[in-house]
Amino acid sequence: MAERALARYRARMLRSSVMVAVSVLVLGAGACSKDEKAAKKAPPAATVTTGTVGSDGVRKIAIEAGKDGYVPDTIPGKPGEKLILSFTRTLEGECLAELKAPDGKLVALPMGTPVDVAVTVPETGEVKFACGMDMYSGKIVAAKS
Ligand SMILES: [Cu+2]
Repeated sequence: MAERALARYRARMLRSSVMVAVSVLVLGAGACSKDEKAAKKAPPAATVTTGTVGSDGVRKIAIEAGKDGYVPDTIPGKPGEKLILSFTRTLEGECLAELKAPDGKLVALPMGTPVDVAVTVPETGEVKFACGMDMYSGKIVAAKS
């Protein structure tokens, strides 16, 4: 009788320690993949040469509006330089569906369709763009020469 109780107790202990081991493994794996994602996620910072220069001499920079907000979110340019920002939304939901362009105009961003927005780099400082609700934002920064 007592032996059976002891066996049951042991079985229960064993089960709970297995549970602990499993959750430690899960937590460990979670932390690991999170780190990997963070490392992979870190986008290369945009520079004054990021993007492609068209035949009209205007530099065009692709910006993803997705789960990490705007990537890249800081776009340096030469003071007075004309740019085309080509926004592509990759995330469902209202948040990024509307863009407040640097000139203050609201621009609709349909899923997966690039939308070009023209902007001129300010002589000094920066101009901002944001989602319609101001939760995500990015900026065009005048590079010092
Ligand atoms: Cu938003």
